Amino acid sequence: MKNLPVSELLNEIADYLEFADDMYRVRAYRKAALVIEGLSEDIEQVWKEKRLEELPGIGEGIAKKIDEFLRTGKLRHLEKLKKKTPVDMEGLGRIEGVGPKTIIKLYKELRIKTVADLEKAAKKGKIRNIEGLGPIAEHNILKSIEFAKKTKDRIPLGFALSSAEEVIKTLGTLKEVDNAGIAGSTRRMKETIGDIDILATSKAPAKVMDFFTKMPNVADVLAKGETKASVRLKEGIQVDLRVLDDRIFGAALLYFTGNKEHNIILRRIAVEKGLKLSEYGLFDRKTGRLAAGRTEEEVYKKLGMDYIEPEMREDEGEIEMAQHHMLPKLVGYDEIKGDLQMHTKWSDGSNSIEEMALAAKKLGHEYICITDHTGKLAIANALDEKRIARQKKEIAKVNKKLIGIKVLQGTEVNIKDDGTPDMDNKVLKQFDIVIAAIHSGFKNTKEKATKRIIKAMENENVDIIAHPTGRLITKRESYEIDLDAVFDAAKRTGTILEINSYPERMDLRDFHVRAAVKAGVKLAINTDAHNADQLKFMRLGIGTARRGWATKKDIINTRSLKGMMGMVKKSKSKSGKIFK
Ligand code: DGT
Ligand code: CA
Ligand code: CA
Ligand code: ZN
Repeated sequence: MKNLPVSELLNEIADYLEFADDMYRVRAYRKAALVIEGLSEDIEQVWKEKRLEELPGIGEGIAKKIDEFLRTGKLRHLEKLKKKTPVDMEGLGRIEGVGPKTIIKLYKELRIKTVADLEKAAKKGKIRNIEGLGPIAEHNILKSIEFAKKTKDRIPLGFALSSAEEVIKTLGTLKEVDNAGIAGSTRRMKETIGDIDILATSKAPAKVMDFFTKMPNVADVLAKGETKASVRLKEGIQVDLRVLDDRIFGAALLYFTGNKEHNIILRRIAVEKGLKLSEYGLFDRKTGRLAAGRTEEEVYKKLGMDYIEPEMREDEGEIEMAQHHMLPKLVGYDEIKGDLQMHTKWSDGSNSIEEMALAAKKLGHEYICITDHTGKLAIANALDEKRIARQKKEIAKVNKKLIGIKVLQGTEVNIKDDGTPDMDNKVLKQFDIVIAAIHSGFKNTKEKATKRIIKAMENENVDIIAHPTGRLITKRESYEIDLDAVFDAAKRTGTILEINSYPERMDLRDFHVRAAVKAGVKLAINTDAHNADQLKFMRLGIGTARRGWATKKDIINTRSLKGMMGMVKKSKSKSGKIFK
């Protein structure tokens, strides 16, 4: 799916046009970007079938640009705009709170062209004097420059994983490739990826090298040897490929999956056993004979331990547990029975309730919960009481029509500044599931943010807290929050915390999940899908849950509908108190 890159491209053009003060075009490009982002079809399919101009908001000019981008991975128009613009829009735009309008002001008043200029000016206290910014904005700009430095060049797992799978699929079409698999941080399902590592087995490595470096999606070849090559894909991510022999595929997979610390300990254990472990296999030190190598299972076994799932290989105590046969049985990728957060056309999603239900059924779900925004969150087309009642009728109709999937009516309600939900309790009561979330006030103090969430959990109708820390990978750090206090309150009030699978969110994070599981908090893995295709994000959340050592019983939506609803409602009333 190229929908996101295409929509980002159009927004980028709009940013430059804004600098050029071409507001008519800015609006056109922004509108087109929004249409494509929300499109449930694959834009490449639409393009192949020459239907681009049939999409709302897409005329001949924009269609031509999309065509060039999908054909070549580049866009000359954008390159030209970049050359003409004196400032680094891309770099500056990555700083949170700095949009095109601010960039223009910064340039006009302080001649700021780069992030380095901005940092200098902020440190000198010059930003606070610009109209509309002030000292708090200046402080936040400095903080987000630090953050951007840290996350630069890492890509959210959701995007890297699709690219990696695309490469595997392409390699699979070459008959000389016997086996191919993903390694590295992508296989460990880490939330962001530096580069993609792929291993393949073949008797004809030279052919594989040629094929790999000439794949249609390759933008640059960075290195090419006899059995190793690195390329940069058109979407910007680097892929390393190594070709090796079938007999040592397991040992190589183990080595290149990592992480490095996990590998180092395994090597030490091998030495203690008179063995030697490397990417080429596990060998007997005395005889030099290969003791294991074809599969990872075989290597772990020879090292005297149980097989360790890739998501756990982070040197977090997993090796000792494997030696003592005490590893938890992680929640499986096929164990989720339903999805409890998604949006439809009723608020800011782009598919109907029925379309979401059909797509979920195809994925094997037994139930879904529609959680369109309610309350006063104006930006997201939130539902009022009247529309909630109408939606209930539509859900009933869909339930009557479809078999094999049950649709629940829920809501994602905003948590107000004072910690109360942005909707009357008498309305909230009518939903099957109420999800509450923070969408504002990201600069609250830790104390205030923590109190606010706990207050929301104490509401008798709030069942789940969505994306509890509010972070956006590469865009926004979490608001400060005392998670231990939140976990305590979750248990006390019987509130469930969400693992949000949306690629930019992935919230709770892996180490939060681990702490929540330890604390005995119940979790739900949801996609927060805004179109039917995004229901596939579920595996990203499952990966995060597995990285947090969560088991089936920790996750409420591994249960059947009745069991799941029982957990939601029973745990809420079991807290013994009804809060007002
Ligand atoms: P990334 O790409 O930054 O998201 O993280 P990884 O874990 O994919 O790291 P990468 O691509 O540098 O290397 C892939 C794996 O190869 C890594 O997890 C472990 C293994 N590896 C790489 N360099 C070394 C090394 O110097 N020593 C050892 N023991 N293993 C290494
Ligand atoms: Ca890597
Ligand atoms: Ca690598
Ligand atoms: Zn939300």
